[in-house]
Amino acid sequence: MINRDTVAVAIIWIVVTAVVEIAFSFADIFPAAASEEAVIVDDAFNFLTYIAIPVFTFVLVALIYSIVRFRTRSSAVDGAPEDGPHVRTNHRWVWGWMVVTSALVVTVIIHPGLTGLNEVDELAQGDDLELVVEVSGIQWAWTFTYPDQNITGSELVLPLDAHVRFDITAVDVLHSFWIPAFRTKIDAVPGLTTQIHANITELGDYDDDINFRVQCAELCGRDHGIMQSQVRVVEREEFNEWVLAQQ
Ligand SMILES: [Cu+2]
Repeated sequence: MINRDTVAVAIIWIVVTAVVEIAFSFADIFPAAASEEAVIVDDAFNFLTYIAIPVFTFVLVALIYSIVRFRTRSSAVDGAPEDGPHVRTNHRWVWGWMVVTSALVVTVIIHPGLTGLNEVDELAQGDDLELVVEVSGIQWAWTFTYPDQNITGSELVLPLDAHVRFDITAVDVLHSFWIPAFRTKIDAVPGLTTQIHANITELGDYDDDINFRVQCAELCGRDHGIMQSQVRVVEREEFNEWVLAQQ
């Protein structure tokens, strides 16, 4: 059953997979990760990419090998090439493949999602909450209210190393609150308050890195794409000064 072509495909597959896995391990594909939540999300993404690469390379190698190795050599002048032998369904393979892949999906692929969500949840429930920011989305802008500091404006300034909770709602239609540098995102729904947390770990601002912005992530009309606000993560001292200056 194992012929030369199968062995050749297997060897090429292993080599190509190793090359792509190594290349991916060196590739810097993520934007700045500025919160503990972001690291959890990136870890899950990394893990899933590592196990997806062999699948991708297998399809690619088997396809290209077949195209090159089994292409017909007769030209149109010699007459139309004949069909190859009819391939019948191998029920044992089909069922085996379904059982194996289903088991892998359930036990492996779902794992980082479940455990990661749990970790993000634990971070949210930590008793170190320091700052609450109320966020309101309207076509096509965000408004930020700091209830404890008595500040309302269109600028989102956050202190470094703080656990922040965002209480999010919308005035008119569905929007979605997303800060790419923090990764997590949640819908902004009229008449409802949704919550999302960030445990901030890195300084940054929009002028240096566009991932420090609030971006609407739910199609909400004409200017949805530019429904964004600049985010600035500053040292605690600078944050306190900013609060005083706003009041
Ligand atoms: Cu939008």
